[in-house]
Amino acid sequence: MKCALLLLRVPPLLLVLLMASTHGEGRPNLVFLLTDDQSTSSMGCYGNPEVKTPHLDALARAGVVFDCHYVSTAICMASRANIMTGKFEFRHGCNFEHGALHSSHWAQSYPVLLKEAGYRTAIAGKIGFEVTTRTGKKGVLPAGDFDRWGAGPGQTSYLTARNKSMVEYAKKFPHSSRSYGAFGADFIKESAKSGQPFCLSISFKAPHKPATPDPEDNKIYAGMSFTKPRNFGREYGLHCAPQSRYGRQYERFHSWNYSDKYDEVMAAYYQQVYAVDVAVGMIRAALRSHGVEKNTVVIFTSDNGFMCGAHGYGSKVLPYEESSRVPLIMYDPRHRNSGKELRCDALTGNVDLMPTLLELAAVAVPEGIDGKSILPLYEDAGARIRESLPLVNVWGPSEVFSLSVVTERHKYIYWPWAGEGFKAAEELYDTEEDPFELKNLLASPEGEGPLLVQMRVQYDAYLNLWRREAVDYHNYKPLARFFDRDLPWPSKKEALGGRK
Ligand SMILES: [Ca+2]
Repeated sequence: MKCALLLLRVPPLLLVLLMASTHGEGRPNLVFLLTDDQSTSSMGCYGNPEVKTPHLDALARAGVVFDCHYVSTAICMASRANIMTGKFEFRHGCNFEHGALHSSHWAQSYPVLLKEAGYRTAIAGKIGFEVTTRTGKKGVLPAGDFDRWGAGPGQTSYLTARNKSMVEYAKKFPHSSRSYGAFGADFIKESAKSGQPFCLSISFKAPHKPATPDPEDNKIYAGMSFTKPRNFGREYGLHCAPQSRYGRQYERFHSWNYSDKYDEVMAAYYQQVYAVDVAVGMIRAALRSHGVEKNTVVIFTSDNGFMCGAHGYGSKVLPYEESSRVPLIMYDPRHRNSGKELRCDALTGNVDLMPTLLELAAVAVPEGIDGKSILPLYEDAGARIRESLPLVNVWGPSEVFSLSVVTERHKYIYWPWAGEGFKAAEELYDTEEDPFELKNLLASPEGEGPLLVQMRVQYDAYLNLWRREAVDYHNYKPLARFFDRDLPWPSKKEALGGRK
């Protein structure tokens, strides 16, 4: 609304000049690439010399790499809803075990708003949630809200032939990752002819479990061994709150073979990322060959990270860096800062991508969202758009529910569970000095200084937002009491509504 009002006050000629200077040839095309469960450590451009991600690294060199980008919820369904709506989980109310995305939120999502503004839209892959007009777990896929649809229900399949909307690509690209590259290339070709601006969203299934690399790439990491991170293994998780060990992330350190077959497991993981990288190359090649490269903004990110054995955990969900901090690359070929290999260490969140896409398209950003456009950071990597971001987990066993706050430099984690021999727990990290989160500053009494007070103040501010703005369904409103640091355990337990 603010954007629209601002534009109305600007004389038309000046507006044209402004648009020309800030938006190049008018409204840009948008390509939004999302992977599933991809850690920053799986990419060359994030400092891993042992992996091969040439196309992603080229995209990183062309654009700006964001080094402090977090997902506000580190699990597929909620994170995807965060990204599309620009809202925190308690405000959109969509996650596994809670329910589908309500249509009122979907109506304000970036794909719908861009289509309404005249964009040609397409999505392929794992959209990750359904939309419903009522509260509840089941909904429908919003296939009719896109000009081209290559997405599917649930987790989708690595076998292209099993993805109903993608079968036409199955013969040439039997593994789904490259099929999405081909889908993207086709959509770019059609859109370039149409003359309409377009928004292509690709949601890769890779590198989500079950590990199913494309056999096409079997030679890439054959026989290789990989360096383990400094916080790898159970011995580096002893300081983590006991609550963190009650989810399936704990047993997966062993059952997913990080503990005994690290090289093989990581080779399969990186091989899956490699096929995504190939598909990114296919999409960028199509942008060039159809003459739209110079007016197409490309964004690449992941819906959550992956622990890969850090602190002795597998999977995601936990508030630690490997799970909640994810890659983010943006490339705007029209901008003078492109091609300078810039990196930005300002704090950004997955909720910030929706207003970014809308602002790029000069579409008014709706009120009542939590995200903030990252465009000021592309303009000036030294700028800042937010002081902090909440990290939410209300999925899995209640013991593992946590609410955290990250700033550019620190992370505060609160674990409310205090049943059966537990005490509510807090963790505080200096993620700049200690990026592997090896030292909980609260382990010694000196840690309980002004920093803890400051972080608790930010935590309480997000809890107040939760109380005020949470949806009044899917049990989000009562959960604000569960995360209230001042309430006694029986009242917190009551807020869980009888769930374990
Ligand atoms: Ca995921």
